[in-house]
Amino acid sequence: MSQFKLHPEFLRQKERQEALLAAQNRKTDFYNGIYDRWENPVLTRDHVPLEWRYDLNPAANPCFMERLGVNAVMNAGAIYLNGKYCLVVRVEGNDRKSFFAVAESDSPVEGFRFREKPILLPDTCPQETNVYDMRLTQHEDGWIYGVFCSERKDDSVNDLSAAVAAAGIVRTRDLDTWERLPNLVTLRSPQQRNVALLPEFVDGQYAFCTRPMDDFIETGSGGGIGFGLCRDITHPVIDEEIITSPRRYHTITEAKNGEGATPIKTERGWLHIAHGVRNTAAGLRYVLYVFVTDLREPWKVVAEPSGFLLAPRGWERVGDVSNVVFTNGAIVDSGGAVYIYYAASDTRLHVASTTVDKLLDFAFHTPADPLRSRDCVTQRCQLIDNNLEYLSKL
Ligand code: BGC
Ligand code: BMA
Repeated sequence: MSQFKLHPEFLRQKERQEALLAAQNRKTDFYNGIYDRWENPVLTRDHVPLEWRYDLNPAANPCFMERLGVNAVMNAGAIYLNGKYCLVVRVEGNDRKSFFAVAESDSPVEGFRFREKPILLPDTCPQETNVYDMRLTQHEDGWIYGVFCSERKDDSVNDLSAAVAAAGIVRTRDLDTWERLPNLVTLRSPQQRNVALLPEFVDGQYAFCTRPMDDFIETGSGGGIGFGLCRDITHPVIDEEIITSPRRYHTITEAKNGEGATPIKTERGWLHIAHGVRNTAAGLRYVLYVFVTDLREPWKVVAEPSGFLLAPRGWERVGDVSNVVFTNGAIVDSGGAVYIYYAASDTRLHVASTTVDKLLDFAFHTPADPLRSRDCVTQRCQLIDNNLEYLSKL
């Protein structure tokens, strides 16, 4: 008999995990006609392989303790590659540091399994302390790009929490081997988060959705989601950023907003699933919203439906950073179905499904936000009057 044995608790935990990974997902009865929510999260910390967390050698770990716990699995970049739905997930250790890991499945809504090991990014910057929220782009230049937030301490001020956020860029062909490029430089904004690369050149240049900010938490004078072009991705510099989706007073974007999933190309324009943030007595509240920009001039907004697309509901509201839904990845399949991977409260990853046609219908036929209560009532009365008239004809 082998001297190497597995702890009985390992076998129990492994069985539980296999049951979790094999669980079938189904749609919830949530209804708004725009998208479906699915019951089970597609990924949680319990999906993370046991070998990543436990020392499996009973001689070294007789109590089968978690040695390197995982706190949360959330904000994922998403891409369909070689017949698999692939997510590059933000995994957060108990030590608060985030890293990236690939999880994949044959199905868009269940069965996600992590690859053998997390992604070990090339170490190009000793000051970089934390990385998170990668957007994946299958670019027409042949590479798959990952654009993420690279964060370090701000040593220019005497404040332990002061940080600097920048957009890090990596590229790959297979999600296994990653080449790191220099961080994006935006000449007119000192910090960046929530940057995403469009899959196509615009005017022969790499086209980025940016989010200019003056400061780490507050976007300050940063007016919203921006757009900028860069000639050389290996020396990425953006000179001018044009604001596409602005922050506005007393709307869902008042405090902050940012690009979400990599924009989706449709016949009516680039479809953006972004996030908007408002401040409340209970802290920041993050919701998802939609806008569409022109295909040839992606800095021009052509549809701006009012309000949110998806807001935290029920248990989504509860987690490490409560009252947050956040997306940085969606997958469109060949039939036009859209899977929006969204994290709830910085804790776990959920999926909502819809179609490109439904999102465009929502974007182009939801009236814009009139920005004042009085005008919102008028807008709603118009809907009611139309309905009463319609009903009277039946
Ligand atoms: C956290 C992010 C958060 C950001 C701004 C970072 O340190 O890791 O999750 O979005 O701060 O609050
Ligand atoms: C940030 C994002 C996310 C996070 C969110 C809520 O600004 O970049 O990483 O989900 O805040 O904490």
